[in-house]
Amino acid sequence: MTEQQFGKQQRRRFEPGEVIFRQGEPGEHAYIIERGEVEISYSRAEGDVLLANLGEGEIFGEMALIDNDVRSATAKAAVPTEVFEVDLELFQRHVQTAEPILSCVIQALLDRFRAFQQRVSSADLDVDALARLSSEPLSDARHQSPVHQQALTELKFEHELKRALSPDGREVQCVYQPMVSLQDGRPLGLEALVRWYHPELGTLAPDSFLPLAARSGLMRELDINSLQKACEFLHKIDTETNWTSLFMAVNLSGDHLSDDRIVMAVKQALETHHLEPHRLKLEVTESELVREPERAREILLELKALGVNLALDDFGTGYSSLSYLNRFPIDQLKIDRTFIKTLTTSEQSQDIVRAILSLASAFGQHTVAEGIEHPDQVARLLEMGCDVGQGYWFSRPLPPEALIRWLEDRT
Ligand SMILES: [Ca+2]
Repeated sequence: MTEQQFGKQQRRRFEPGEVIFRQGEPGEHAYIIERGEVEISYSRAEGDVLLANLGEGEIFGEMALIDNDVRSATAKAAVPTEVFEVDLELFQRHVQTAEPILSCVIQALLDRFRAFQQRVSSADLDVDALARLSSEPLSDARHQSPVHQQALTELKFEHELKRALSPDGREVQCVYQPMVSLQDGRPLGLEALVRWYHPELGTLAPDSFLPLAARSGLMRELDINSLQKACEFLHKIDTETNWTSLFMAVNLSGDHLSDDRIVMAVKQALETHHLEPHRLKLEVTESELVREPERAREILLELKALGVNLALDDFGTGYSSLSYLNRFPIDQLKIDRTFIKTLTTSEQSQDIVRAILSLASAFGQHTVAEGIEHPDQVARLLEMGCDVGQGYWFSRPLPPEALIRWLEDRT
């Protein structure tokens, strides 16, 4: 056998009949066959069973590395063979950093295979015995591990979210929080906020499922679902109340800022619900603008060309830089709630809010203060020149019917 070092990996050569590893030994490497042929066989008291003949480009010996167990079979060169040896550490790092659901499935398959193999070794290899064994349930502590359970829960959750977002799904709905004039509390518009009314877990706020939606690539569907519902609701307000000129704000995730299908979706939602474009406001955050700024700018300009308004959400917490305000066609800044929360107690928050207000005024943008919970905050904001606000002081986010009653009370 000859060896050639390639960093931590090596090439090895084996003569015909030479053992590469033996069943029952600990595993330190996996192997990729560069040239030749390898026989994988399983030893039983009755004699060896040939499991596989592997050729160029195939991998073997990986199982023992995944689960840190001993070799489940023996590998032997059938002809002069050269293999590329993959280090244990490198291999395990790939498995550990794999998508959790994928590594969970790999682990489950492997556990099942090993348990099956153990039983086979103590049974006669007739067809009936094999059929019986393969239908018997396996009990393995690893299936109860927190990581395994979490991966399965996430898989189930993702499936449920996808179903909830299907056209006949009813579990994902919007609630609406008013934005009002700070002068007199008059409603000016609404922000649509998504809720998942989960049949077992109850009402879920976005924080508990948006990360999952993002990981599963469902953000687009989720936002478009909200967009359609919000436009439908604004039309309902127009027809059922005296408040016929409110605007509707809808949050857009960063996924839309690299995919111009959103432009058509917005156009369709406006047309379907007979809304003038300027009554729709799309909220994006700064951090999402900077991912692919050029592409984001193009898409925002296309949206702007439809006639909708654009707002920069949670302003002040992200990359807040003058160049962004200048480069993107933004109509409104929403001052983040963290500054409003400490507005009456922190000089620094006051300075920041003052700076945001003068920035907005210099660029001809409107401002909305988020998270207002106290009349002192309203008074201070008015003194500083901010005249639109949103927060629990005026109203919590409300389901559609309650929001209509809230509006009627203010007619
Ligand atoms: Ca928002």
